[in-house]
Amino acid sequence: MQDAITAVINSSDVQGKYLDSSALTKLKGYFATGELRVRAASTISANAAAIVKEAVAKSLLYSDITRPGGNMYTTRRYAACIRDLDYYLRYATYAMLAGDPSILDERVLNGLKETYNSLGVPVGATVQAIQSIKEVTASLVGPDAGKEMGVYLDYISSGLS
Ligand SMILES: CCC1=C(C)/C(=C/C2=NC(=C\c3[nH]c(/C=C4\NC(=O)[C@H](C)[C@H]4CC)c(C)c3CCC(=O)O)/C(CCC(=O)O)=C2C)NC1=O
Repeated sequence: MQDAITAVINSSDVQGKYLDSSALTKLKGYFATGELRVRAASTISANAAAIVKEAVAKSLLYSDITRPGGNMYTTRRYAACIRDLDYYLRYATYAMLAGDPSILDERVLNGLKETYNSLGVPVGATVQAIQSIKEVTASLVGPDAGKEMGVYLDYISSGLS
């Protein structure tokens, strides 16, 4: 896993240089938003279950997906779906704290699409639920932190699509 600091240092190191001004600007931006990121992570962790619940209510409940024949039908599959959404929120929060998406590639997206396809888990509906998580989270943490979380929730959405 990488973070905003190691990303900038690694790319300078590859070139055998000190940090140039664009690298320094990136770092400044990251440090300036540190407090915001930590506060958002704390709010999200205190409300994670409620965020997922509300996002599911907005996007998936009362649709064909939760009825017989739908992929969320049966308690086992419903619970698997909620668990997946919990993963997405938690890993997006890690990535937001790190300021870097690499943890998502390594621990979430690696092989996920293939798994979903082989189990018949609908990707479109999953992306909709992730987009609802994005909205619910933004309404809770405010627009700036919400935008930052959005970067990583979108990253998961595009990785799945
Ligand atoms: C931390 C990284 C990680 C991820 C991301 C992960 C995802 C993941 N989701 C799975 C299943 C599943 N995922 C879903 C999810 C859904 N079905 C829907 O209709 C909804 C749209 C959607 C929820 C938004 C369902 C229903 C299953 C069970 C499918 C089945 O067994 O038939 C499976 C297959 C194994 C299992 O059932 O546990 C994996 C590996 N596992 C991991 O370790």
